[in-house]
Formats: sequence, structure tokens, C-alpha cells
Amino acid sequence: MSNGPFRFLHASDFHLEMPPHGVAEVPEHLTDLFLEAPYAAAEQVFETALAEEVGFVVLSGDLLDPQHTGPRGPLFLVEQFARLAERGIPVYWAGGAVDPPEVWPTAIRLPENVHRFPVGRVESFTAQREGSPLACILGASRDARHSIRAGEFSPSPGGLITVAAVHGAAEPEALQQRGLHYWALGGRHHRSTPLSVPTLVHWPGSPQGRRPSESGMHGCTVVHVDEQARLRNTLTTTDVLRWLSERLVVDEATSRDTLETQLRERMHTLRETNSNVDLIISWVIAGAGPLLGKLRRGPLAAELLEWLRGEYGYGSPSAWSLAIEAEPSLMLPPEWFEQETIRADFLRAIRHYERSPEEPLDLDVYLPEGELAEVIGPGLALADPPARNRALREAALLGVDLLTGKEASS
Ligand SMILES: [Mn+2]
Repeated sequence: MSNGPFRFLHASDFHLEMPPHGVAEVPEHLTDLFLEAPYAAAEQVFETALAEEVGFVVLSGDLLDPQHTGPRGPLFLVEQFARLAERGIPVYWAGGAVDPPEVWPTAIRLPENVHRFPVGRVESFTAQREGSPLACILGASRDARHSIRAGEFSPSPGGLITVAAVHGAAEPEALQQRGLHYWALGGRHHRSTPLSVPTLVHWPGSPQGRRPSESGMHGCTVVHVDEQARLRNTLTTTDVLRWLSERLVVDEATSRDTLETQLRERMHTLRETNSNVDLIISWVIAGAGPLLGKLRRGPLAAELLEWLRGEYGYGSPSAWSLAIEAEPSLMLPPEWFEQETIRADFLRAIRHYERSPEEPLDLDVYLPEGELAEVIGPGLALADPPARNRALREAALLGVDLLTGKEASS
């Protein structure tokens, strides 16, 4: 049974307390944008709910940490909730890691249309439209155990569309077995839909990417319910600042001019496919040839970066190039490992460390006391296998660059 067609909106992880970060320096003309981005993106979520005339809004946690936003965060949410209240749109909010119900400041009253789920216990609400039930919304705020207990969620006995709102990790298959229509999940900053039939299991991700690794479009989800109780989820982008990671491939014949043309063409494509949003772009140049060596060492990378920034970084919207670097890839001729050369000794040593992950790199001995922590981050980040492998790859490339004579510059 369905009272469709209708739409509802699902969003999570506003993290109003957390501006974008992970960048060495923010250019001055973008600082306001960085600081305001979480609020601007969250506001777009509420704009979407109003524009789509949704029946209700489901929020799956991590909206804000009021201790870090100060009063601005709760006051902002109250204002947005009130806009929904004016249009008769109820809100169902399951708390996550930073926004359990008890951290909400008692002096700030939530509007009547906002329903919060208790911690560690499933509660059920029925969303109404013009006096008749539209959907059943189950939910719980995250408790200390952190995992979703799927068994505590059951479909509405009346056959009403049933939505579960909860923050955390779970096996999608275990959720699907419960026979609900939709799992409105929170706690991931990337959008994902691990299952869609017969149950939609969905993380909408954060409405705003926070760091270079949170690349691509960010937004909220509008769920369309038809007369046959079939659900379809669509993305509405809300981010005001979008992180992109772009890769270009060069070869032996690529000149600096050709690379500039490639960069310019890609930039135009990006501008067309990401209209009305400021872009923060990390460029990686892959492939082979002398240009890559020049990008790794020498002024070329800095010159290209300055050119890209000057050409595209100050427009409105802006496309700011964060970095341009050669991809660390190791496609070396096998004989380089076998020769009687210093380069081969060096490469064999690197290979030995790659094949013996249990063997510590002991880089400390090469650095003045205390400097290592600053260089590679606290907690000796090289203990983590991807970081260790990356460091070894970088070391190999640098060694190859320095130990290979000019005649063999490939
Ligand atoms: Mn989160």
C-alpha cells in the first residue's frame, strides 16, 4: 500500500562545526567561502525540501556539534526548521556521533515540527498528509555501541511505507532482510546506495565536501515514492565548494605547450559540468616522458600552478588549482633492478622494504632529532601500510631521477 505519489528528503552529516580543511593555505578571496560552506550547503538542503514540496524530512545524524558551533549552529537549524514548519513539513532527526539529543542547548527550543529519536531505543512516528498517514518513520539516535541493531526495526503492520533513520555502520544485506522500504543512514561523508531493490539502503553523504579526499558532487537526496510503493532516490547538489581530483596523461612527446592545452581543455570541461559552484582542483599528471621528471623537480609545477591560478582561480565562480604533481608510478624496466649500478642497489633496497612490510623503515636515524614527527605527522604515520608504500614509491622515483644519467631520461 502506498499513499503515493509523494517525495521526502533525506540528508545527514551537515557538520556545521567543521569548515573545509586539509589545505596548506586558503587563498584570501576564498576564505569566506570556506568558513561559510557548511552553513550555505545546509541551507540548500532546506531550500530543496521547500522547492520539492516534500512530505517530510529525515535527518540521519551529525548535523552539528553545538559545543563547537556555539549558539550560531542551533539557531541556524531552528530557523531552517521553522521555515519547514510554516509549510507543514515535519522533520525526523536521529542523532549521530556529534549530535545526540542531550547536547542540544536547553535554552534553545526546537519547533514543534521536529521529532528527535531517543538514544539506543527505536521510536516510531507517522507522518501525515492532510490528515491521512503518509509513512511510518522509525529511528534511534546512536548509542555507545555505535552499531545499528537491524533486528529492532520492523515494517509498519499496516503496510505503510516504512523508513528507518539511523546513524552508523551496518551490513546492507542485514538491513534489507528487515523488509522496510528505506534505510535513511548517516555517518558517511560520501554518498552511496549499496542496495536499491527491494529495499533502498542509502547514505546521502555530507551536503558539503570537507577536504581534497571528499571529491565530487555533494548534496542531499530526494526520494520519490510512486503509487505502487516503489522508491527512487535522486541527488540534488547543495555544495558551494567542490573538490575535484583531475588526472591527465602525458607521453614522451608531450611538450609543455601541449600540457597547457590539455589543462585548459579540461578546465573548460570542468567549468561546464560544474556550473555555479567554486572548484578546488588537485591535478595529477601521469604517464611517461621527460615532462614528468621536470614536474617532479624544478620550477615547472610551480609555474603551471601559478598560470592556472591566474587564468581560472579568480573568476566567479572560481576554479582554484590546489596543486599539480606528477603521479608516483613505478613502471621501471626490469633490468634496472639487476644491473651492477648504484641505481640498481638502491632499487633493490626499496623492493626489499616493499616485500617486507614488517621491517621498520627506521627513518629517524637520517633526521635531526624531533623532526620526523613534523615531517610525516604524529603517531609515525608510516606504520600505516598505504602511507609506507607511498613513501617507498616516492623514494624510488626520486632515487631514479637522481641516479639516472641524462642519456636515459625516460
Ligand atoms: Mn559524520
